[in-house]
Amino acid sequence: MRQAVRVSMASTSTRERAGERGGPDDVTLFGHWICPFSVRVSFALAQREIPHHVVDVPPTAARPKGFVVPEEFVAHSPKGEIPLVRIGTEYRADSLPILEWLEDRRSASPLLPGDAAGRAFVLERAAWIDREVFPPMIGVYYGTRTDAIERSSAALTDALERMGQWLVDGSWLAGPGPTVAEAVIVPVYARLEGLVALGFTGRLDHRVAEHLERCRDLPGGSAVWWTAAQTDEFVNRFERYRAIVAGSTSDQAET
Ligand SMILES: N[C@@H](CCC(=O)N[C@@H](CS)C(=O)NCC(=O)O)C(=O)O
Repeated sequence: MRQAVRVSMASTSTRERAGERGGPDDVTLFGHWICPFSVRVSFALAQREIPHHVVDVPPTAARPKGFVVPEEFVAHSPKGEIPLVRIGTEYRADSLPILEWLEDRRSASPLLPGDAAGRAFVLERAAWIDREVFPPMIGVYYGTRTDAIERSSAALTDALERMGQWLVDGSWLAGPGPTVAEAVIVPVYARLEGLVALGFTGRLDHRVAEHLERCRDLPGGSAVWWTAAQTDEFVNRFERYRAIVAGSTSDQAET
């Protein structure tokens, strides 16, 4: 996996120095590569070249035995969910609010337009992806019955096709260049091979397939794209999950 931009600590001598962990300008992401919501934030940080620290906090289901959840994360994450971001002494949870907050707090290479109407337009499209694409995507890998997986796969295909209509007139989802809408869809693209292995059978509209390639070539895309090993880990994890659910269901059926 390519690592997120990490601040070198070698030359810093005081906690107050800008960008140092715990300093006033420090940006720290508590997240994990397997979490699509965290990946949205990692994409934005890398795409915007915002130096940051990463504290790996795997989702509960993916935590290795004995993993100690950092106290700071427990204290500041309202729902115990990743991603959580700290800037200086302030914290934000929830990927969409985090993406907006990062725009307000850092001006370089914005992923939202400066005008209110343009901003609202991009955020509406980002929220649409969150609402229409994410539930069927999650339904594919958390699906345990063939019929449910097929339904999620069809719904995901349909949502991506509708999203593809936004690409009729341009290369990007919500403007002349990459925006927060790309940050929200990239984790879906980055795990697409894994989704196929777990039962996604849809064919991508050619516009969406080309958009996926464009996103992968962005600095943010290449920073978060999954390696073959990450795809395998994801697929194996959900195959094991399905086997466990199937085992407990057949036990119940026998008793
Ligand atoms: N709406 C949240 C969802 C975040 C979320 O569901 N995160 C998952 C991991 S992908 C999580 O932390 N779940 C709690 C847990 O694993 O204990 C967002 O957009 O950031």
